[in-house]
Amino acid sequence: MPFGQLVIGPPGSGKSTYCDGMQQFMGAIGRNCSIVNLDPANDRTSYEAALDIRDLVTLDEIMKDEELGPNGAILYALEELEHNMSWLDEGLKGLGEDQYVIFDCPGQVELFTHHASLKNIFVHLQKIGYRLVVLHLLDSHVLTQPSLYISALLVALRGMLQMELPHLNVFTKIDNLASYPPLPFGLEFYTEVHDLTYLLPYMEDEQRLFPRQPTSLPSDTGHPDTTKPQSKLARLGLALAELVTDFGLLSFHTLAVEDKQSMMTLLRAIDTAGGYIFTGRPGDAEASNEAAVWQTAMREGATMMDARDVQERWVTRRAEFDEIERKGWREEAGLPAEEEEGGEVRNAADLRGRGGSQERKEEGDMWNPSDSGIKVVKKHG
Ligand SMILES: Nc1nc2c(ncn2[C@@H]2O[C@H](COP(=O)(O)OP(=O)(O)OP(=O)(O)O)[C@@H](O)[C@H]2O)c(=O)[nH]1
Ligand SMILES: [Mg+2]
Repeated sequence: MPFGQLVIGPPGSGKSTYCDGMQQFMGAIGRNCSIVNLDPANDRTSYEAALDIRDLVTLDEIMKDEELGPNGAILYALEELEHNMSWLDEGLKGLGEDQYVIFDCPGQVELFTHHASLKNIFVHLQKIGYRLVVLHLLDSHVLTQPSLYISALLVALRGMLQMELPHLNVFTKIDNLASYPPLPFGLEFYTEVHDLTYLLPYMEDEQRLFPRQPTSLPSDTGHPDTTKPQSKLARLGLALAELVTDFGLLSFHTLAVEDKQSMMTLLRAIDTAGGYIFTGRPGDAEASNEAAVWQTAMREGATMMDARDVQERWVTRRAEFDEIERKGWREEAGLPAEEEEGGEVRNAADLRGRGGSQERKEEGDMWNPSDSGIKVVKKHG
């Protein structure tokens, strides 16, 4: 039975980078994995797609022939695919029975909130036997403002209701957290979607960017007086927050795509949601051996990170953890410790460029493709 991940999320949320990173990660644990690009606007991807919608339709053609703009052309392209499912079916068959497939989807919000094509494609994939999990990626930058956060909650909830599939919401680029102004609450508040009325004073603050208005301050108990939001923005935010929490469906995972622990934690959640059990590849002793290592790691749960661990890793004790990682990379690359003083070694790519690269690739370890554009680990930042 083929399994797959459907990677959706707004433009720039990290979908293609995730697909690339997850494929590398799965390669490292001996799991066969292919990426299918369903985004006709993905001009250049750092992964090699096993199947690419751009072989079926191109945006340029559609824009010219149908006289559409880029956004309309993406919707049209998905409709075109919906009417040519045999192309997808044949391509997927060619990948083999035991392939795990990651689908890189377009980022237009309409496609996972109300336009029917993407959903119809997902339903079709289920019909031909795929066990799917939707992964909805949202840039963790949305945590920096209550209005952005509430909008992200709405989009995530709408996506869940539209797709009706096992579904995980993920805040991506969590390694960027330390570069944002400090958040008023711990990360867990945002990932578990705790009592959102606590955001009220911060919603009022957002309004202060505009001509100042009277605000309702938290009551003596420290809990905001939600009966009196003053600004229109805060009133709207509060109403939406109540709506979202009434559904009680939302929670979020986190991801820093270069961080193995983060990927491992997420993959475990995806496997659980999709009912996937990895047993290695028949007749491939090496892969089965790696599968056993993976399963042991999963069972022990030693490397699983919850929101508090993530906050500690990427915010509270980031410098300390970066230092430990840097030492590890140095040891792997067989470099003497004193080079550190010169500040020459800044990140994994630096070390890998000094002979670590090939070794790590052969081990099937994750590495940062030089053209991925990711600058995740800034050791001396
Ligand atoms: N710091 C950091 N940057 C990331 C991470 N994941 C992705 N990025 C960066 O985010 C930017 C957008 O990533 P993409 O993978 O192109 O995003 P996308 O969702 O595929 O974008 P569209 O195809 O335009 O919808 C790139 O510059 C990535 O390098 C991450 O975990 N950490
Ligand atoms: Mg992309």
